[in-house]
Amino acid sequence: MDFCPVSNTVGLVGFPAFGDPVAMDAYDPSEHAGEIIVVGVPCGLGGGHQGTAHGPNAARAAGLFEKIAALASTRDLGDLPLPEGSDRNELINTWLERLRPVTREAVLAGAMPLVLGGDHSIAAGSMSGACAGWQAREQVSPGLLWIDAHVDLNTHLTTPSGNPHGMPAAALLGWEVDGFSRVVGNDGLFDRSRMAYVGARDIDTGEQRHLEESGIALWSSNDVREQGVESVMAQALATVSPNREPFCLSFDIDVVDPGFAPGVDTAVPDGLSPAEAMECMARAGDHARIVSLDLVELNPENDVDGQTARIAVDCINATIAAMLQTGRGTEHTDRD
Ligand SMILES: [Mn+2]
Repeated sequence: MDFCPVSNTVGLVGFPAFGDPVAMDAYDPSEHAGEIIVVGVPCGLGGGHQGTAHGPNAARAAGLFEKIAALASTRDLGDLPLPEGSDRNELINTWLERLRPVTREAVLAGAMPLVLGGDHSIAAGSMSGACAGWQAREQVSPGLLWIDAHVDLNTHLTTPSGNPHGMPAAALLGWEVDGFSRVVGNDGLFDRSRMAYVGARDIDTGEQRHLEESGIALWSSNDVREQGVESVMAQALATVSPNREPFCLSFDIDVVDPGFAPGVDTAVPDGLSPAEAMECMARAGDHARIVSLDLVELNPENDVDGQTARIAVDCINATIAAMLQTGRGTEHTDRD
């Protein structure tokens, strides 16, 4: 079976209140093979503003669940419960520690997690869990595609802002980041040669050094404009998934130009148009099975009439629709 057409959709109806730890504990991933598992992580502590904490609800309010559930069997687990405490880094690490096993178990069971941030720091938990789950299942690590205005390759030693949302990719690719690296662990590490960035255009000095010393593949938003989406995505996908191997996709809505998508934490001019972003996402879904998918940095406090949330939902929907259309659903097959 490649994917579950809509038949046994389990939605928000009857689901306990968001943030109910009992609901999270009662969730048995083995019952959800072949499904899309939605998890909200209302963590805004990693960025410069805290409005991204409302990202999961903004995405849901824009119809995310209904659109995906119309395509595939989907379950919304609600939001991870808020940790208690006052130390910023400790709180973020607690979110990550709670998130990592959720994506790990879902991937191991054959489901596809769709993780709604939250700021991008959550990817250190979502993506490491997905990587660990895939390794436990298939004995190989998946590739990683990072669609974002930023490269998130800072460490505590290089960061100009001190904001942890600029560090998850560094930790996932093996640079030492306080707290994050411990959460990522050995089985959550991705291979730098199977990592690609698309849409990046705001790179700090330390990040540039990391890119150069590691040779990680990157296509900027300018590259997308000059070469076209089709060419850039073909090259990026040939890096993360040269033989259509399954890969993880972390999508930061700030890749879209802030003129169209102002509802973000760190707006950077000269971004992709919504149509270009959607096409990137559709091509990713069309290429190979996606192991785990993030939507991050949606900040409804900076949004105008929910337009950023709608673009974000359209982008996620484009990936999933393409994935299902080509039969590259969530249940693993050896095709291609
Ligand atoms: Mn970003």
